[in-house]
Amino acid sequence: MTTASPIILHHFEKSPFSEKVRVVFGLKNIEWTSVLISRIMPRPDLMPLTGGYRRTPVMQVGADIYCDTQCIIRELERRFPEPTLFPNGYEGLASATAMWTDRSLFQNTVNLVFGSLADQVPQDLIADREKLRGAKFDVPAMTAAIPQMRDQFRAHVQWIEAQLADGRTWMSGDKASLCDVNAYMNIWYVRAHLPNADEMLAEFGNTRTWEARLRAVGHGRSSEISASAALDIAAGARPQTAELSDPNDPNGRKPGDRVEVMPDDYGKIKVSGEIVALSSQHIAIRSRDPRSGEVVVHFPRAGFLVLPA
Ligand SMILES: N[C@@H](CCC(=O)N[C@@H](CS)C(=O)NCC(=O)O)C(=O)O
Repeated sequence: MTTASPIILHHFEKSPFSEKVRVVFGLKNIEWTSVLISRIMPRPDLMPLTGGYRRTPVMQVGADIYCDTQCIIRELERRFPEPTLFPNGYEGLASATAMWTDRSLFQNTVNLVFGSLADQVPQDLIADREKLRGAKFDVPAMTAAIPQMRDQFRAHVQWIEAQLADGRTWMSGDKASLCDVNAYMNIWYVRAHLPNADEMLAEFGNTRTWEARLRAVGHGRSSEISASAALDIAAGARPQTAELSDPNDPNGRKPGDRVEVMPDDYGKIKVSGEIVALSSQHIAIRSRDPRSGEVVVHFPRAGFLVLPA
């Protein structure tokens, strides 16, 4: 399937959340355009697109912008339904795994990675992540907690191992699903940063075979453009998101309402705009910037707050 505007991913190589999306590109053999962004702020050519949302990755299709991997992957599934990320009736459970893999398990792997890197963590990254979290990014405390983090990591990985114990190829059966992509992100992250990853995974033979299978999936077909070229693409496009109401919205929100949207965990920057479309799983708001023109910025609902503006 081809689309008029390219599928653009704003990401950086070492970003585990970006790796989730790159693996989905691989599983669906999608052609995409890569914009490599800095690992820390500022990102002057990206902020006009997101209305200020600052987490990585962000997907752009013309003047439609998708924030958070939940939202990005949902949109990729809509645009490229085959092969599905929800085989064997796994849509609900596979989507819900993000609340495990992206929060509890990810906090565990973040602690392990930064605690192990210890004084190799650059000062500018620490300062940036303190701003992101609104709290001290306490690397020495993470280093001190490594024994507990190892215990917890082991428990999490054992769940993956248990899911593969009957010799199945993927966590939800004979076809890869979002369960695999979500869980793999954390294994990839540990592997990418920790020289003792082999030792940490040694007892989990099925997980190691599954990890190698996921690595072999690759990242689809990509070419690269600059962040300013991506901004020009948005400026030259019109948002394509159609208006959509949700008669069951528990707060009676509707297209045209002005709201502010932000994550409920970290990077709590409010993005404001008028609602264009909403459902139980997404909200899209219209935002304007002199450099990008009008854009529609999409967010997931789980893990996000929608506040009246
Ligand atoms: N729930 C978000 C989490 C994204 C996230 O935390 N990404 C990390 C990088 S892997 C991040 O934003 N770090 C700070 C930054 O890049 O500004 C998602 O699924 O996209």
